[in-house]
Amino acid sequence: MNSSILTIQQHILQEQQRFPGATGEFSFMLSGITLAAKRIQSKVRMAGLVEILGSVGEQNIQGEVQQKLDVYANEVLTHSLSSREAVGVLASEENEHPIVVPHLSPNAKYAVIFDPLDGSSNIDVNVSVGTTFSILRKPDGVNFESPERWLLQPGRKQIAAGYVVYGSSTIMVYTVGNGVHGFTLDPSIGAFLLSHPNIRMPKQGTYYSVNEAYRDAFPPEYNTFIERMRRGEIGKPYASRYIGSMVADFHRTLLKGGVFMYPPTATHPKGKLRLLYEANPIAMIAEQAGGLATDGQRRILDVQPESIHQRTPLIVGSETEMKELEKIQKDM
Ligand code: AHM
Ligand code: MG
Repeated sequence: MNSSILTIQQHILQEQQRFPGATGEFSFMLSGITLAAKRIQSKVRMAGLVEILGSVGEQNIQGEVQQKLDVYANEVLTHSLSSREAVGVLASEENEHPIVVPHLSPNAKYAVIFDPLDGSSNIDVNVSVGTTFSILRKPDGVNFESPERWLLQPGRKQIAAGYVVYGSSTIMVYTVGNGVHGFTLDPSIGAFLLSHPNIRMPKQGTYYSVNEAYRDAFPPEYNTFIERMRRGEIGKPYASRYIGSMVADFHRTLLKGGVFMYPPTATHPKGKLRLLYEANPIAMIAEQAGGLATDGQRRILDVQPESIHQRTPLIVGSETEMKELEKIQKDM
């Protein structure tokens, strides 16, 4: 047996030992996310079979109404995290309002914000989708009557963040502010095993990732930036990659370098992605891995949110590309 095999639970416990006096509730809370991720991935793997299985009767015998996968993912995460006493407030892309966790545990000190199934329109065509999450500590003096105040904190206050990609394999990537680590699900034993310790984003990559169909509406600096990458003025001429699932596009950018962008467009003049549960966790992971993330003007992690579902432009990637964009902006 390989003695270096480490499960995500063991890794979380090791991380926790860095905090003297830690009670274990933080690791128990994170295990709520890993459990939910396993349940979501198993359902994602069944997508496409639902109709043929349903037609032979299983669904009717159970009396179950088939849910959309993003609704299912939302329920699984909400259920899993609600039973963790450390969690006081939950917020999700799928819910307009935050949920105050019903047990009202006086010890609850964390808020968890998530996008249960990002890129869900890709499900029907067998393309990768993902889950993102962000964890914030309850600010001093705030109670259950004002759940928004648990949530409306700048991203630099996140104490943990991560994502899961349901791709050719299922991988969970997380940080507690001490580097970035990736764990691949071994489906034969149902455990996430450390496969990508201490991920560092390359200083420069060879891909840019953006929906180029919207170029006419991008502010001009983004088109200059894309042109410079295409023409080989920053390094070798770049190639493009765009999946249309932020988590999958970012995961490639994290491992291979380069840049992922969702700038303002005609239909989404403030950007399409959501600050609290999409841009913030991705930005924390990027910075922890040596990359950078901005909204085109400011560091994402410094943006003071005003509402839970607020949108933001997102530009995230390797140091070289991000500095180049900054330079173009200064020169304009
Ligand atoms: P969703 O939360 O409705 O799934 O939308 C978010 C997704 C991101 O995963 C992806 O980066 C983006 O929308 C793609 O948008 P577009 O099709 O406009 O390029
Ligand atoms: Mg989303």
